[in-house]
Amino acid sequence: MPAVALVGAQWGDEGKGKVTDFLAAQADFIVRYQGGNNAGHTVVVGEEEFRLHLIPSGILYPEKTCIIGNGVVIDPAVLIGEIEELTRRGVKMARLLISERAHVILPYHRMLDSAQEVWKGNGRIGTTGRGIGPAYMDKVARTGLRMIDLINPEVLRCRLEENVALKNALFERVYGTETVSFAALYETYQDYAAFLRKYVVDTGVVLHEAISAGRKVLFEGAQGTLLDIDHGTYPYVTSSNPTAGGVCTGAGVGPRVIDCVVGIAKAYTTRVGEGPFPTELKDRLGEEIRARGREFGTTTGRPRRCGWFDAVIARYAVRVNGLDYLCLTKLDVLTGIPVLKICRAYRYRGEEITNFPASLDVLTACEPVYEELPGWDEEITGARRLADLPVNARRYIERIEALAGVPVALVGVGVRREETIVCR
Ligand code: 2SA
Ligand code: GDP
Ligand code: MG
Repeated sequence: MPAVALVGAQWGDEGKGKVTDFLAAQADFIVRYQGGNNAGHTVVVGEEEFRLHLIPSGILYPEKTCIIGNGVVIDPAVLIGEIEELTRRGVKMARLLISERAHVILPYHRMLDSAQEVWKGNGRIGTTGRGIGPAYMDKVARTGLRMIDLINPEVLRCRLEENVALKNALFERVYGTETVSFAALYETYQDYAAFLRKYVVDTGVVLHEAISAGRKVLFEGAQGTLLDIDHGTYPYVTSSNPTAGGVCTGAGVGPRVIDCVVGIAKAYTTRVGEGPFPTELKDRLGEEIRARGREFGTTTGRPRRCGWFDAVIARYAVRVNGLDYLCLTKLDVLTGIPVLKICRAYRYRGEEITNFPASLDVLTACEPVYEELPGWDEEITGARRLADLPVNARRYIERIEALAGVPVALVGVGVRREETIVCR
């Protein structure tokens, strides 16, 4: 495993945290390259559950270096809270590094996030309300504040003054909401800077040297392929590139550095937030899967929408990420469902389509074309090899491999680190 990218192959929450933690045992560096504290990555070790938002899911191993890359947007208050909470629980932070070039989320970004959602009314995205979109808007508009700017009091003052004036004009004249105070923000953010300063470095240099020295690197995606700003169900997406291409821009490495790309997919599908979802189950079974899979937002607690596995999406994820393998998580959640469905194509105006459409009107009008497979009743959480699984569970995996066009490398059969089957 020289450099491996782990990306979400669906709409996020595929179990990237658990898989990253599992594979981190073999890595030296674990790197987040996009997103912010909209992400919620759950890792369960023994009886302890950790919900990580900004810190890479390799942090539970004391000897690994964890990097928050330049493509991440950082809410300093949340990051400090996460560092303090993990430290309180005995996790060592000595090997955490934050990119100088990562952008900072400020309170006005959160305020704009919620004001925009209210403004959009029924057309809202269903964001996590963490200020992610507005922070990336400032980055692209070239008005953002980076970590290197945060830790320089003069640059901070100047950038903050400009931004507060601009944002307050928006709050007053467009949204008619409360404004923010420059003086209060400046003081608070200087305190945050003092706390975080020791972690802030040029992570691009660190990674380059590590890779040149043959160290093993794991890139940990947040959200998923269908939430990608370019390849997702736009505009119902997040504001970054969770897909494999985002690794290069978001960590500052060249594409040839990445040796292997692995897509994480649930054995079914979930989505949280608004937007089309062809295989959504709006019935009792959908509710049952939500309850069994504990499908509630790791960050916001929102109920996740649940549906059947969608192989059109899986093939799309294989193509846009260049996936070498899939990791299929939460297979245990399907135990006891007598007949399982897999969507192999969509029907649109009487025609079968197998490529994921760009138009949301087309996607909304698509009907899933299902194949049915027999389920299994045996508990599978104790399985550690493919041979331990009931034959119908193995057939389900094999059918997904055939439809997606890539092999399944890992299967998740429970929340804990060790509740994982290594297939190849
Ligand atoms: P945002 O806040 O601007 O990124 O929201 C835009 C869309 O992206 C979705 N999104 C997510 N979807 C799944 N999981 C995410 N992380 C949390 C979790 C979500 C939570 O791990 O459960 O706790 O609710 C995540 N982050 C962003 C979001 O729902 C919008 O559709
Ligand atoms: P992420 O955002 O992709 O890291 O996923 P989340 O942590 O938001 O959501 C995945 C949830 O599924 C978490 O509660 C995990 O503990 C849990 N999980 C991960 N893999 C498995 C699995 O194989 N089986 C079961 N039952 N739960 C799993
Ligand atoms: Mg999540």
